[in-house]
Amino acid sequence: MADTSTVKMLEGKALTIREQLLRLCNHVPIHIGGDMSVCDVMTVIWQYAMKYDPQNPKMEERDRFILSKGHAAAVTSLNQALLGCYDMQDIFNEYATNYGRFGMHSCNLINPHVEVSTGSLGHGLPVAAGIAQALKLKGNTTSRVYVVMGDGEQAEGSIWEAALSAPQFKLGNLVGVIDRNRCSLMGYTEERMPMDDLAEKWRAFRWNVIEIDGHDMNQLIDTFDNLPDPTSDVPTLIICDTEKGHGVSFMANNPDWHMGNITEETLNKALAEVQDAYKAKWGEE
Ligand SMILES: Cc1ncc(C[n+]2csc(CCOP(=O)(O)OP(=O)(O)O)c2C)c(N)n1
Repeated sequence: MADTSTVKMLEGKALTIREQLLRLCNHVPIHIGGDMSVCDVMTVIWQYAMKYDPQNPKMEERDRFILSKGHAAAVTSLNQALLGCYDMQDIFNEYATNYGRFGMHSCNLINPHVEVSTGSLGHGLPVAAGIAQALKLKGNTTSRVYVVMGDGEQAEGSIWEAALSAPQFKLGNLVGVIDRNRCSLMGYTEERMPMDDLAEKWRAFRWNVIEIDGHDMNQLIDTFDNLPDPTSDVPTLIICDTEKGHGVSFMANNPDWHMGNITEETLNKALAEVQDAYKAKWGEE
């Protein structure tokens, strides 16, 4: 069980990132729905679990992070800013400009804190598996490779080739996360391309599968605290049950808010909703 001060500290950081996401969404169009759903697990990865030095992004002993659902670049960049990789304001100044380090999809040619450029769905896991195998071959026994995927993304065939091979190569240093928000770009996953029981599918591919509430900080911390050792033989998949657009009533579970821009007036309403929800949660404790 995670201690209450750590839970509160990470919830506070997740609130800051949600607020910044909404402000950024007022500034430029971003993939707000999938940023809000994956926000809590991304906060735990970046602000708690990852071994990463913002001053030395190529440190050999670092954990690697690959955003396979590459359109969630905003929540990644904001997390990195909170960790000290850049100033928060840099993101607002440079996002989606021709000269900037930040965009709808992250690019490692212009941003040293991006391990792998992504955006074309289905590539993150195969690349992550390759990196995990390379780390093992180099004798690295402490680093993990985290890869965050979408549930709509599970329709890409390349994911399943990598899923099949990772247990064969005993990649216990590989940790997959699925943001199971049940929405894709054009509608609900179960209507567009049913995923049914994703846990059963991944278990059949011989992964260590963990299912949690992806908005419950306690469960998230507990899961990352108790990951198998990187030297173990079986890759882990964490399926996070989440809600697209989580925290804002008109965005929640609404595929229309896959991507978008909000007005100043809507921003203020959305901020109030998000802040009130955290106040209510903390007031109950
Ligand atoms: C290969 C490829 N096909 C299509 C797209 C267009 N696309 C961008 S996001 C998206 C939906 C992804 O859904 P999901 O993985 O569930 O992401 P989330 O709902 O969490 O944002 C699609 C189809 C793409 N980026 N790459």
